[in-house]
Amino acid sequence: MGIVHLGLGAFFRAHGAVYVAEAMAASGGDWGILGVSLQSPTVRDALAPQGFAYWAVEQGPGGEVPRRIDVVQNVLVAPEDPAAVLAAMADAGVKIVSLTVTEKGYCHNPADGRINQQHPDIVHDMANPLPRSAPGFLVRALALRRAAGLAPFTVMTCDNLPENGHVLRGVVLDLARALDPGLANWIATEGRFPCTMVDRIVPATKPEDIQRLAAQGITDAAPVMHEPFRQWVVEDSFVGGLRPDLGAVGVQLVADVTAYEHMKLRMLNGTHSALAYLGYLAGHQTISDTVADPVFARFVKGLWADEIIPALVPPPGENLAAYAQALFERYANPAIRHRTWQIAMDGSQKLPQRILGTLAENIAAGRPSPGLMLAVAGWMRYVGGVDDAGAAIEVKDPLAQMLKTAADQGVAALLSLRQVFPETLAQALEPGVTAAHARLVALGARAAVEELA
Ligand code: CS2
Repeated sequence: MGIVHLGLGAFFRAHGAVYVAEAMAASGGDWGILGVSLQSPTVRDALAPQGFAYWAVEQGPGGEVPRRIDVVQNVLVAPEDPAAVLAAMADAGVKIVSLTVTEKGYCHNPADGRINQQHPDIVHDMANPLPRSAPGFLVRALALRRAAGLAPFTVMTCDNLPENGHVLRGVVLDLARALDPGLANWIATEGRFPCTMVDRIVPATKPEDIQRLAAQGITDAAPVMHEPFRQWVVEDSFVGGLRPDLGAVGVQLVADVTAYEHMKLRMLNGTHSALAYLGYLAGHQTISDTVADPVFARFVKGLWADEIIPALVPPPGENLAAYAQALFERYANPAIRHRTWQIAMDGSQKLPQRILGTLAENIAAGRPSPGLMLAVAGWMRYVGGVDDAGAAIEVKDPLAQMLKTAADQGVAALLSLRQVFPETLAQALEPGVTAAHARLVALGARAAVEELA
């Protein structure tokens, strides 16, 4: 077992795990994966009876192609036995700890990327040797390795955060420093935290997916559904150079991931969130339904061409107009039922890197961004908890309560949430977002989008 993965959700099982399985098939190496669930036993309970193997089902416009993946060797559930997780991470055979714990799992402040000292799990992990948070597990396990005279593992984040490796390194060092400055120095000099850009659309598996596979003779309690496209760009910085042969299976190993990361977070995730809020309010269930609506199709194409691409530097070898065209086709794939509600989740953690960075740069350059302003206003309507048909929205967000209270007070109260909006940006956004919000209230999302597009 060479890899411990924290947060064994559908995304990693349909993306990183598939690449690792292919790299082992191509070039060997002991890179089996021990999965860790930081919250619930659901995945472990589903996978254990089937020996931790599962099916990854490619859903293209032309049909489904299921493929059996058996690179996961065991799954631990952290709250049941955190000491066992630490022991596994401290095992000499483990070279990499990878993570998909979602934006909120980093326990940082999304507006500035620093650790949130008030986060209840961080408060807990400062005081207790058996952690709850991902940063807590990393720091305590690294301490065990240092005490045992082992090298640190490489910490490889696979979440959609800008400079994800740098953010995680900062959070880990902040926590380590508070516990033991010597440990922090050792991590800072010996540790490696490569940045990565990950991409594959993986909607949550639905009961009907499991039933459809069963009808084809495939019994799997936890298959994963994914689009044909995939991309993984990894900063080639690993402790001792030890990693699976990812280059052999199409992973781009580069010196600097930043340009890829910006392209993907702003062009894909930024428009995903814009379509999710405005599409949901307008009554669209999935991204493919949303872009099948010509009003939203024009809207998203305009966002790319007029507001997002002008603020980007293309990464080597990428043509941003072609990338946008390919994204549109991926969104339109009717086989992928990716719910707007799923993407709308955790907006307070997603907005800064997906939309606000572009807005800040457009404002500085004097470039208008009416579509992105409308998207921010759409998020504000969404967290208010009522859609355009008057139905209640089940808002999922670590700040849901605070957002609801602020939404009831209005746009200015939401803009004053410093976890999300830096002060100068909030001031610059206020007139445009207030006007966009008023249009959403008066016209509804679809008509407000139509007015723009
Ligand atoms: C989506 C992403 O749920 C979301 O917020 O925007 O999961 C998206 O599908 C992936 O990043 C695609 O690589």
